[in-house]
Amino acid sequence: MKDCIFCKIAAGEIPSNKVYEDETVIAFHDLEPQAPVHVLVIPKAHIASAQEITPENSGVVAHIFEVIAKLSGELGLEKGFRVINNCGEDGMQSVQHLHFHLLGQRKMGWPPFPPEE
Ligand code: DGP
Repeated sequence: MKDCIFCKIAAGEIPSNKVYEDETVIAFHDLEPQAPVHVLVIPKAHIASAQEITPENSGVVAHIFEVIAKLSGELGLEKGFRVINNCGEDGMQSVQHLHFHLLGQRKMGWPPFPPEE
């Protein structure tokens, strides 16, 4: 999709620090890492958000989780990791192309939001 930064990364039009690529999925290091390992795993095809996942396009989501399992071994995440999808305005999604954050090599906090004031 025109003007989508992750479509441009998927097409190789914008450089990225790639850790994995196949026909339908690409994974690359996040520009603003929140953990020693912070990789984004995305479908190459444009899906705007998790709200746009349908029976027709959900196969790539299953594949993304297979890629995440494989990458977890390669990136030293044997002790565990967190996968995050931010969706929409309340979910604080800033790039409107479906992506899963794979974070690891640090202990995560829970719950992931500040307590109510
Ligand atoms: P989200 O807030 O869930 O939409 O996360 C978007 C992430 O994408 C954010 O952590 C920063 C990252 N990001 C934005 N633009 C680029 C880029 O051009 N290259 C890379 N590698 N990461 C980017």
